[in-house]
Amino acid sequence: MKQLGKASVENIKNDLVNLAKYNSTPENGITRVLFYDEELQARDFIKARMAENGMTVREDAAGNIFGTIEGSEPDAAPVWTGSHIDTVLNAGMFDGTAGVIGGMEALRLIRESGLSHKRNIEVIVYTSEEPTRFGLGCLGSRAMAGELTAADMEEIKDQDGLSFAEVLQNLGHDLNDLQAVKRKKGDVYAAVELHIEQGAILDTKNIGIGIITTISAPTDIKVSVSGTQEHAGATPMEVRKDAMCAAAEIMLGLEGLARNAGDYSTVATVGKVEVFPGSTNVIPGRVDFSIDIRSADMEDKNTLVQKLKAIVKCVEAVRGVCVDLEIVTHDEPADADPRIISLIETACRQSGQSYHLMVSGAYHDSMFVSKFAPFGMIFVPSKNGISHHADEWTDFADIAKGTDILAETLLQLSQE
Ligand code: HGY
Ligand code: MN
Ligand code: MN
Repeated sequence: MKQLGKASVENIKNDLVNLAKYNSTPENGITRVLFYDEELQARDFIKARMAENGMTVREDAAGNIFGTIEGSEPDAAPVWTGSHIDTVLNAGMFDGTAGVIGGMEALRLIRESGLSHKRNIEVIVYTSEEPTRFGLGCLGSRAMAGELTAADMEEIKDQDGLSFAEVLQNLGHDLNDLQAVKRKKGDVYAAVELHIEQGAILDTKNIGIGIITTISAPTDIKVSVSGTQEHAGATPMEVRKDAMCAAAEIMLGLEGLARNAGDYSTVATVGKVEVFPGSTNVIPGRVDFSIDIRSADMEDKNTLVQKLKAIVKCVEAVRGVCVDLEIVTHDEPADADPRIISLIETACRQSGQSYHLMVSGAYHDSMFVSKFAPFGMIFVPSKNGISHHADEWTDFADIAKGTDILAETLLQLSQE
């Protein structure tokens, strides 16, 4: 009797270790910035591995890569899995890649099982899940959801002033084909993404699988504080308009709002600060910094943003500085599909796998896929919850267990 085989830990380990070689910071973690050489080489490596695994391979005008195994009704809406291979700076080797490599292995298991399935099943490498190069995450899945137009692509630029559109065109993509990137409800039957947890819940509880109920969504804000650049020694304290102190007050106000927010999932981070002119003996005239707010509760996030604006107004009035807030994105949290959640639960129970229903603090491409398809997410444990760090670690055997659950879920959905 035909049945699904078990995921190969060896395959998963080899692919992840080989993928990790495409890295621009071998001295400190893994860095693969969208469409830089290392990421382009990594894309070629994945495409080759997809082809070796019997998949047809294609890339759309936004750079999303698709590896497909055909079903008996290839025109039926397909079932999707996949994640990303681009990284934050000095990252670990599992964020995103576990879902791409695990997805490829799941499709191999399904194809080699000989079990029939109606729908095509596709494993996708979504373009630029991380905001590393263009300051905005999920570019490929955002474009699929129709929330990143050609005009938006012209507007978002990297640190060298190159727009996302220019970079795509330099790679031979035609932005006139962006219409084909977009998906509407019904175009995709279901999507299930495998990902590392990036937090410590599963590891602490010694549970093998996380099943996501909701993906917390980001609100990214660019803040620019303008004060008066003056001499650090000759300027009395009472006349200063110190942009750095004003920025610090806003940052600590933000932290207080997040610590006292209504929903536990509401968090806030300042990850990037630029001080001008940046001399030790000059009172900063300008400070630019990033704000990254997350929440699974949109109302709670809206409340926090309103209160933040009130703090900014107060700091402007008291310190005589001027603060510009640019809301880069204000995304909605995404709820996983209850039916897909129960399919994953059933797969866990049938294989005797412990599991835990949970919110994802990190965002993922599934957040945008949810705008046109029902989705589910499967988490595997992160050692000590470390992620976005060179020490990020997930056991290959844990990824294999997650892959087994993923393969079972994808097969079920593709047979409906
Ligand atoms: O930041 C995130 O949540 C994701 O890793 N891009
Ligand atoms: Mn990440
Ligand atoms: Mn990720």
